[in-house]
Amino acid sequence: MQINWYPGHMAKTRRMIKENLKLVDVVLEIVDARAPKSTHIPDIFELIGSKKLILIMNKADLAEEKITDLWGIYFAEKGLVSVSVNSRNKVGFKDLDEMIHDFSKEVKRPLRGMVVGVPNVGKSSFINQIVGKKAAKTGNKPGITRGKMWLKATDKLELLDTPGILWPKIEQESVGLKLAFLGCIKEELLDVERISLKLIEFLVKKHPERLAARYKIETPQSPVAILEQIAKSRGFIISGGRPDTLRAAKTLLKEFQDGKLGRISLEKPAGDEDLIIENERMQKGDII
Ligand SMILES: Nc1nc2c(ncn2[C@@H]2O[C@H](COP(=O)(O)OP(=O)(O)OP(=O)(O)O)[C@@H](O)[C@H]2O)c(=O)[nH]1
Ligand SMILES: [Mg+2]
Repeated sequence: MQINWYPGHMAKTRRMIKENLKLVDVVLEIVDARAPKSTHIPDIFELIGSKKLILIMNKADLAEEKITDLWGIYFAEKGLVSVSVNSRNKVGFKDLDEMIHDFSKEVKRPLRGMVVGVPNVGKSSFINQIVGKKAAKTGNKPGITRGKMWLKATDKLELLDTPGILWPKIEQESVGLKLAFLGCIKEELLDVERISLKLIEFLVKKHPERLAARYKIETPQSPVAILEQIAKSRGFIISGGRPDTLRAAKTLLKEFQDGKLGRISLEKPAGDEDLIIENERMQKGDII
């Protein structure tokens, strides 16, 4: 099936980011703290040139704290300034305030920051926390923000919200899977059942007890059997008494994304050993 994987609006957003760079003093790149590398825009420096960058590891409340700390060290070693925040409950913003304060000393007018990142990582929620009200539209699916939007945070800070961007080709399957697990890719573009089976594989390996407790699963079982069990334990049955595995797959992904299975990081700075994924190269035009 041919999928319109790289829709025109993403290319348009990249152009818009480039055009607006001259207006801003700093770029704030939002990543998901559960997979800071896989949700990081790979060619960010090509996109933003020599502009200053602050990396914001958002949704830190859903990631494993120790691993997020390791990421902070990893980025510092690479010369990247990073902070971890929770934009749902305004945690971690003090460090950021200080950073922004330092930056703002260098400019006479209010400091202008552009907020960029892949879809659904919490760019608009982050801005709303700084602005102190629900100024930018948010939602738990990718593609909520449609165009650019300037928001006045304080007398000293103005922020530009931008729509989420992805890149035309995701080379590594593990990166594509993590983006899918975290809700960064539109559900309509995904083989949801296949993605959920991969997530089950990961959870069986790393957090079997959480899977068992939440969905009343007796392990060991194959991922397919577990998905069927999830459907049964939730009463998702289709005609003929068969388990509705598509509905179970959607439910599992949603609950994972919302942190219902607890705090779970998907990658560590040391490598991708957390994910049991054969690293086959993806085919052109193929999505996950
Ligand atoms: N638990 C938790 N949820 C968050 C956090 N930040 C954002 N969310 C949730 O993540 C979802 C996506 O948030 P948005 O702010 O719309 O994300 P976005 O990056 O602006 O998304 P697009 O505009 O679609 O690219 C929403 O359901 C938010 O409530 C956070 O720090 N912790
Ligand atoms: Mg948004």
